[in-house]
Amino acid sequence: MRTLVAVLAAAVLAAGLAVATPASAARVLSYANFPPASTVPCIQMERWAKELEKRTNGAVSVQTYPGGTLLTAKNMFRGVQTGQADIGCISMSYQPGAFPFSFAMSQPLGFSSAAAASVTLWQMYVKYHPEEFKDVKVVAMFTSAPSNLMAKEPIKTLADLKGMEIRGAGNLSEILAALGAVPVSMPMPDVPEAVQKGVVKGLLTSFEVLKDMNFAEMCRYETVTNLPVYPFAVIMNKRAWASLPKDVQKVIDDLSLEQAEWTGTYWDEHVKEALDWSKQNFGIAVYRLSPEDKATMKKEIAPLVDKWKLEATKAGLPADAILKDIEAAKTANEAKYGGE
Ligand code: DTR
Repeated sequence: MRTLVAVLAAAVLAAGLAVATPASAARVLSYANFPPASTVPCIQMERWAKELEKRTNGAVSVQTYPGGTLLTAKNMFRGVQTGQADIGCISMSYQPGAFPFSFAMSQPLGFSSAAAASVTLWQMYVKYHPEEFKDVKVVAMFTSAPSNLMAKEPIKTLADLKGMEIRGAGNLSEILAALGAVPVSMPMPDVPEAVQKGVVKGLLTSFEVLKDMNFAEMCRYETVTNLPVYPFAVIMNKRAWASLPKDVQKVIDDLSLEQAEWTGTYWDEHVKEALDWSKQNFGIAVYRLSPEDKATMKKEIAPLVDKWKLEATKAGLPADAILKDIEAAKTANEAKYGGE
């Protein structure tokens, strides 16, 4: 009797396994992201996942984990490096000093669109292949749209900003300090609570978060500053990358530039939608600085580029050549993808 039960149990198990893992089962890659699913870094993640599944005819699919559900901003790079997730999205601004090359893109270089900045970042990565990403495979890169101020009280002039606690990250925190504000650095997921509790009076980033993270409700006073963008990278565990068939690796590589174009273009469009939505739903006020304040702001933050050049040179990077190449790519990409 006992033998019969054992045989039956083995048969059920075998049948179960057959259903769960058919020989032609798609390879499922895990993709971790840190901000809420509603934000652009996650919207681009879903687009990339869909395109990968479509272009591999279902041979590879992606299980996405938005909102820090698999890895948070803080442990993203390490988590991908060690294989806790196959893929992850990082905001390089959260680890100052770790990404000297990427920080070139968040200098005050005058980018006026996420599309031009995103394509430029990818082109510079391809040209320089920086050491800072040697432990992972980079599958995509993009940037936010230019950074602007969103606050709980009006910031009509640079004088209003003085002494005000404002959330930033990476080089944008250094810019806030140079302008006389009090920068408070933290990853985006922590910002809503910091604004709610009054730890900060506002934030410096791209305007789409007014809608995507509902900052329009808490920060009804916006100031156009057109300050630098924030750089992002989508990284993959090297062993996971090596385990993929060559044709799948080619699909991923061929997607990279296109993903920068798609994400940057989407981001620029979404900023406009978010501003309209915020005006209609929360009656936000949008202030523009005077020509004098704009000139003062430019003068006060200009020295940060020299500070970056020193840090980049110490990291063994050809700082002047990088800036020269970024400038040339910016001109070409702003003409092609839009921007002032
Ligand atoms: N604030 C910057 C960049 C950024 C802009 N919008 C979003 C949305 C979700 C995460 C980050 C960002 C940053 O923290 O990287």
